[in-house]
Amino acid sequence: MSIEELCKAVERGDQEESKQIARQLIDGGVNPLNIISSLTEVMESIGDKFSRLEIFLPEMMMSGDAMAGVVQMMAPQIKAGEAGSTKGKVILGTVKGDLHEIGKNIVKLLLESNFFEVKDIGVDSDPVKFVKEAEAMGADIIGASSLMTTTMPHQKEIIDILKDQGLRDKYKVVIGGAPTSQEWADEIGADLYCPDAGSAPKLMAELLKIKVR
Ligand code: B12
Repeated sequence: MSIEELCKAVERGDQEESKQIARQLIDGGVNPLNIISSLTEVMESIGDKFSRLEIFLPEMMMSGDAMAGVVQMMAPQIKAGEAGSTKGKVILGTVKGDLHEIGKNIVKLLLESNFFEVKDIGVDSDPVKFVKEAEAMGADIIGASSLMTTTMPHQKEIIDILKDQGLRDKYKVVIGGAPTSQEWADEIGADLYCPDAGSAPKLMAELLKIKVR
């Protein structure tokens, strides 16, 4: 079984087969992060096919579910690490109007496996909620995911609310999600843009000036 076969199974939206192949790959020593990165490419191509009307919502949904199933199956492998003290506290969510959660969930897994404490506030989260939850947690970082050009402005709203409430210097704001970019982060004044979940623990630790294993 190969990663290519896994990609095809996810593209077909075959949840059971996807999980089975992924299990075999993991047992054979393949790094879960390589699997995630290949499947992220598959999702990009699924999205492109969806925008060209070559596939429709049910197919995109099935592929999304297949990838989510694989990530869930691999979670214990990714999380396996010795216990350590918290490197930083993170409020993590997907912004208002946006229900995409696969990327956010991967970010959560990788942060937790690198000794960050994460409170996941879920999808469709109001900007005010990000700030309230950060205050309640005593968070160091607010992480906001957006997968749609139409919901990206809500990342900016979080920063605007922090400024309005005189809290901007209290938190580092980190953004991510396929349509976001360094340019967008600069434009809205975010502290960090992460292109993928793999880089997030290291970049976020650097942001807090903490060394990650
Ligand atoms: C799967 C999927 C769905 C699934 C979501 C399932 C789920 N439970 O999440 C379903 C079928 C439900 C769905 C619905 C819709 N979708 Co959709 N979807 C996708 C698809 C194909 C893949 C997204 C994904 O999971 N990728 C895999 C993950 C791993 O990648 P990622 O999210 O980018 O995350 C990585 C990094 O970006 C980063 N990251 C992400 N967030 C964060 C946050 C922080 C803090 C950090 C540090 C890092 C980080 O780390 C992750 C891992 O490396 C994308 C295509 C694409 N190019 O992304 C379209 C896409 C996002 N969807 C799109 C659309 C249009 C929709 C719908 C409006 C369709 C409809 N007509 O109903 C609805 C919207 C629903 C809503 N209100 O949100 C468009 C958005 C276009 C736009 N406006 O920008 C896209 C781009 C497809 C397209 N090309 O047309 N979708």
